[in-house]
Amino acid sequence: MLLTKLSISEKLAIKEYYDSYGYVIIENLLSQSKIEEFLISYEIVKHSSSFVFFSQDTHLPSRPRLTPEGFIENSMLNPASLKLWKQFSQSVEECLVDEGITTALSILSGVSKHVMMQNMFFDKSTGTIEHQDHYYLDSDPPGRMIAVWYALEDIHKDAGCFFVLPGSHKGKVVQRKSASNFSDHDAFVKEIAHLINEGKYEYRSFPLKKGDVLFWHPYTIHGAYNNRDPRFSRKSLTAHYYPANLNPLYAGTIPTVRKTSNSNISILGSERECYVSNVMHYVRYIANYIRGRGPDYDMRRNSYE
Ligand SMILES: O=C(O)CCC(=O)C(=O)O
Ligand SMILES: [Fe+2]
Repeated sequence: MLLTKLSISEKLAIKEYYDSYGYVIIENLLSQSKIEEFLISYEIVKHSSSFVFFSQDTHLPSRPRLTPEGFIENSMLNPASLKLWKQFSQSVEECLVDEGITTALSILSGVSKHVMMQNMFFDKSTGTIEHQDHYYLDSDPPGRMIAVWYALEDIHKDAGCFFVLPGSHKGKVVQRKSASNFSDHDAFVKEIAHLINEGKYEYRSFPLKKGDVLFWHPYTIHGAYNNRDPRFSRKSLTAHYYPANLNPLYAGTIPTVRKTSNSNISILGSERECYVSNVMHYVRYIANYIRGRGPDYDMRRNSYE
């Protein structure tokens, strides 16, 4: 399959492609040296016995569990906020506030300043269910958030690639019933499966090259395949940004933001809130261990098969 990749200089084509298909790939956008910095700091936390992170796929505080090949099994939610692990969280942040990213975001949104709402890191593919990000988070007014997927290595086709369903952003959008919880998550997963059947969308998957970056719309249906060959990881970051002149959807009050080394990007959550949430991962990890408590909801394909 031929993948259309654009270069950052092709401004008009980038915007047109994104508007038509609900996603666009910009090649070689993320600085290779920032990726190297990240990979060095990742090796340290991966082997640390005291490292606890919030797992994005199971929605539980977790310690690194490695595959025999040495890849972390779970994906991380908000690695850039793990302030107790300074070198690691800083190296994540530097990737996510890269100048190239701000240039691309402003081509797509038409404004120069953005706020990052959340971020994730994947080592082994966790196999993510088909979904629209809008159900979880978006801008207010909705539809203006931009989601971004960063390839941190050359991704093998059997690594459990990220995929999108081109054009699905122009179809129906599924809302969650309550702003404060995800109690209708199972119904959401079923409704998305129904939309895919009805719309007969194509699945387009992405064995991208290290440094390639993919942008997608909050209504675009997307997910990731299960790993098909344990020798291959798919080291990648994702992050979600909204134009700074808007607000985040579902947030009761206007949240605090922190500055970054790029004056065009700030991040939701103050420094202090990051430290508190990082400490809380440890508290919850221990409490869950004692109570045997399970997740609120689950993003893994395996859990729905
Ligand atoms: O990379 C993945 O498996 C899923 C990422 C995703 O859905 C997101 O960042 O919104
Ligand atoms: Fe998503």
